[in-house]
Amino acid sequence: MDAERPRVLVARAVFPETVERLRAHFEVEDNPGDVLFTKAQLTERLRGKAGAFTTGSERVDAQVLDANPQLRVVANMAVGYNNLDIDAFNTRGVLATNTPDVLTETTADFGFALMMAAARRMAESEHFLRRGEWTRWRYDMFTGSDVHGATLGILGMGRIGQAIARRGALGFGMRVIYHNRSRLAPEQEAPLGAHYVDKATLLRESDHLVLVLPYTAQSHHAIGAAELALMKSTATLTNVARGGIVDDVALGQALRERRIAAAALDVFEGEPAVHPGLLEVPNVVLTPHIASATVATRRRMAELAADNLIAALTGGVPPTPVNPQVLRR
Ligand code: 8YV
Repeated sequence: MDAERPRVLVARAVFPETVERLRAHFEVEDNPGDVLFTKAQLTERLRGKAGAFTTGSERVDAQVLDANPQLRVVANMAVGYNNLDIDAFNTRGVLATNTPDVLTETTADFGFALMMAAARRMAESEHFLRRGEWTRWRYDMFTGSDVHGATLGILGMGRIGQAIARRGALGFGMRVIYHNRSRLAPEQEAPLGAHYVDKATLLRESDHLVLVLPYTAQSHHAIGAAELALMKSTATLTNVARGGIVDDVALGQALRERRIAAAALDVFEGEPAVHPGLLEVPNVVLTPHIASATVATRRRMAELAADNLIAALTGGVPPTPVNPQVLRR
């Protein structure tokens, strides 16, 4: 072992090329078997490591950092970083990085596809066909709601939200309304014809509501029973952001009682477990957190995470830091 080279942990299985690239700079402990580490195991594996390559599944908090004061950087292969306690990183001067931009269009494609699948009842009707129940045509068989010309509501108008809005406005002639912590600049709203509205108006007026906001203490259960009650009974709800933003128990009940028409979920509270109330109802499309899962995009995410790790530990400038203030110390 070369004592000069920093040691890093690659906490999950990732493209072999990415691991090889890291090996050119570091002593790498990788995880080709893709073992899911408990918190105690992760803490142990991080011993002596200056850097870590993580995914959204690894939680790095104050305890993990305190047990590993030598750790200088955690490069998360995800745009979301709710798995990292950024306050704890800041107070200890540890850098966190994420992978924005490279997954925006891919995730927007999937969000739009999920929304269409819910509106047009694709999963529900496919299950019906596979069960051998399709015996004849009927005028009202699996009638859903139109996407073109409908009102698209976006909660969380960041990069991915805007990319979904673009698809709706320019490709499907949708009216776009949105709610966000801050309003977009007029030059960002204008090409989308996007209207900023308060949250209650968004809930009341959306035909198809898509959630694309980060998961924080403030956005926990941003959509619960009270919010679902404001939505149209013909509306759909799509979540490609994070589980926990939606109260899955309340949603399962609203779907069962047809208080909204349908939902499409790529993320779940407590995933990979899925609340049984959601598994029981037919009018929800369920996918296993794959919105960014194209070969090209997952490669770009892995490469960007590696770029960040390499730059942070070799005196370079990490391209996408989450807490750049620690770099200035
Ligand atoms: C990842 C995501 O697949 O980037 C994100 O925030 O949710 C997904 O693209 C997942 O977090 C694994 O790292």
